[in-house]
Amino acid sequence: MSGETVAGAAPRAGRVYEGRLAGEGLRMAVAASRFNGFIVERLLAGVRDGLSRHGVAADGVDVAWAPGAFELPLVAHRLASSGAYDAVIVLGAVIRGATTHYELVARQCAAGAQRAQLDTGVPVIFGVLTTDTVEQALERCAEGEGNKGYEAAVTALEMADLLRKLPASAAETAR
Ligand code: INI
Repeated sequence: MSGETVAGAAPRAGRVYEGRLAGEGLRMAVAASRFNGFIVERLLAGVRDGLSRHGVAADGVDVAWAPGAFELPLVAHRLASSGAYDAVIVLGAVIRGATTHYELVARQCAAGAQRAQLDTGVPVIFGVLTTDTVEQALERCAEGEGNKGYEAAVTALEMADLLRKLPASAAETAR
């Protein structure tokens, strides 16, 4: 009967899937916004640092510049659906102003990025800062630890590897 174990033997455990931070041979795309570009450039530097430290070649990282965070999901969706990349990272900075524009842009950007990855099956990593002030944004894109671009790069590596390992069909889980 299936599920029975030999007396005394421990039951066989199910699979555990985990992504490793191994970038050799990976192709990554970045969708970056020019709005608040002085911040986004620093996030991009963090992404490049994070990817290269984990073995991604410099020419394995392509960058597409969009006008603002609102446009990032469409760009990310195109990059992800191209089949050319193992993961896509979106980078932007949405800084609260006096109007509700901030809420709309930030929400749509996040929702669109999520939709892009669910539609395409390619990880789309959300590296968009949403802050009250420029100072807060600058803190999150400073060189070194805490740079959100670096964090996005590490997340992209983990997700790219995890997605490679996860089964795409029931046949792949047959023992
Ligand atoms: N775009 C941003 O990337 N960050 C912002 O802080 C921002 N604010 O605050 O307005 C912003 N607006 C532009 C928006 O992303 C679109 O480019 C624009 O609305 C045209 O669609």
